[in-house]
Amino acid sequence: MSFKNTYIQRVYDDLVIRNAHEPEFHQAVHEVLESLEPVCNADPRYEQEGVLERLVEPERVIYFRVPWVDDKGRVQVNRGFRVQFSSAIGPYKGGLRFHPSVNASVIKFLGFEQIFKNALTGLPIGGGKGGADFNPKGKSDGEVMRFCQSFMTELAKHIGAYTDVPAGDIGVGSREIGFLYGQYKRLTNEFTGAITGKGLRYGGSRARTEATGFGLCYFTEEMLNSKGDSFKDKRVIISGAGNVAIYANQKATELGAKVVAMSDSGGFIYDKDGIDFNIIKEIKEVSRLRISEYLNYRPGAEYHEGCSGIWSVPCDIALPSATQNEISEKSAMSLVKNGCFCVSEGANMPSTPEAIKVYFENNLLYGPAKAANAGGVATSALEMSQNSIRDSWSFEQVDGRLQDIMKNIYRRTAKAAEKYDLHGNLMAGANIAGFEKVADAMLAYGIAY
Ligand code: NDP
Ligand code: 2IT
Repeated sequence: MSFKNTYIQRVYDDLVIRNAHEPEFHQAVHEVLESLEPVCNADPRYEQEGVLERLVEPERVIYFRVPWVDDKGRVQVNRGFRVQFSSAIGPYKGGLRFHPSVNASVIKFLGFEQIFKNALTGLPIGGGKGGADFNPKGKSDGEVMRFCQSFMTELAKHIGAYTDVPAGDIGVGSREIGFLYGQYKRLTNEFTGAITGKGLRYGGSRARTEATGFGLCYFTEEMLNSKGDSFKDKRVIISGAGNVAIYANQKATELGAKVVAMSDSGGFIYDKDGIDFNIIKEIKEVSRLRISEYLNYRPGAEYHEGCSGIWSVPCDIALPSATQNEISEKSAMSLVKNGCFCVSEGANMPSTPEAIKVYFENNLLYGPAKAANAGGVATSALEMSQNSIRDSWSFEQVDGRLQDIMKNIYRRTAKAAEKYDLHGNLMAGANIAGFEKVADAMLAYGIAY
């Protein structure tokens, strides 16, 4: 038995049986259910009305075939997914991931977490996620375009500005969003905000590109401020070198920190003078090369093979911003041993449960993903607002809203933890605050929802 509450134990046991061989999904649900024990103990309605068993079952799961033709004229077939998890407080909202590791378990864990993250933003968005086991790495622009067009030919039947609004995630950036939206528009004959992360020339929002990384730093700064501390003069390590990591580097640097290490799936770089995010942008975003290229720009820097080595670099603050389960128990212990006092998550579920235990045992400041990386989807919701009113806001307007949203998420999360005497446990706070909002809506709808 891992839970004290028998209702929660029953829900979890059923989930494992009904979703066998989906370890990431089990992990994400386990963490949330654990946080919800005091909430369910305090309010019997959640059990009486079966809120948890409804919440862990997606409203709809779509699996589809994605056939396309590569540059050699060969037919390729990938598997596409969209999990429409919860529309309790708004249209399904969440990104699309293109990576060979994508499967039902990964998309369900991401979709499940998205429900609570989106609720925390304070904006009216439900939870969903999608993607494909397609690997954009090494593919030509033409191949990526044909894949995206085929993917959207099916997906378009299931999404819409008031139904389900996808965006980017790993492997889906501005190039892919362009191809996807172009095909969506053509198929539906409508110019509506059915996708976010769009280019500025065709309905995108200013600051969406920067939003997840910037938001991560705004949230983390707020968390540090609560302890009378800040990013100023701190050594920071950021895993990943993609959309989240690049702009987390920019904002952490602007806030006075020095980002000494970053990584990609091949290895990590160390630059004691601070990594210039513009160089990473040039290497990874523009040229789509390996992070080891950094040494051509900064010969004094170091490159080490293997991405997990980054966690042995001494730092004050770690911002994991690559992928799930990238920090093991051993890596967490190495962070602590080398003086790290704060971990704040840009990626989704980057810490294993064992790593999280290490953070708590050593009193680290821990910013959980659902709260810390919510700035991306929050700004997506601002893009939806601009699309609805056919307006376009300035960078300062959007960035100002983002700062307010991240500060509010911190407050909401800390307050929810306080309410259940879990002082400082922002993981529980984020899960509880997100849950209460969604669960209230579900109670209002009655059982058939
Ligand atoms: P990108 O595709 O832009 O970048 C991903 C980065 O992480 C790349 O540097 C990639 O290395 C590395 N990476 C990916 N998978 C692995 C892996 N299995 N092992 C090691 N390294 C890996 O993605 P994003 O920056 O958009 O996303 C990063 C994380 O942030 C994900 O967890 C995502 O879900 C989360 N997130 C993203 C948001 C967004 O708005 N984009 C919002 C909130 C969360 P390489 O270049 O070698 O492939
Ligand atoms: O994990 C996430 O929150 C995202 N990939 C962003 C989703 C969105 O809809 O902007």
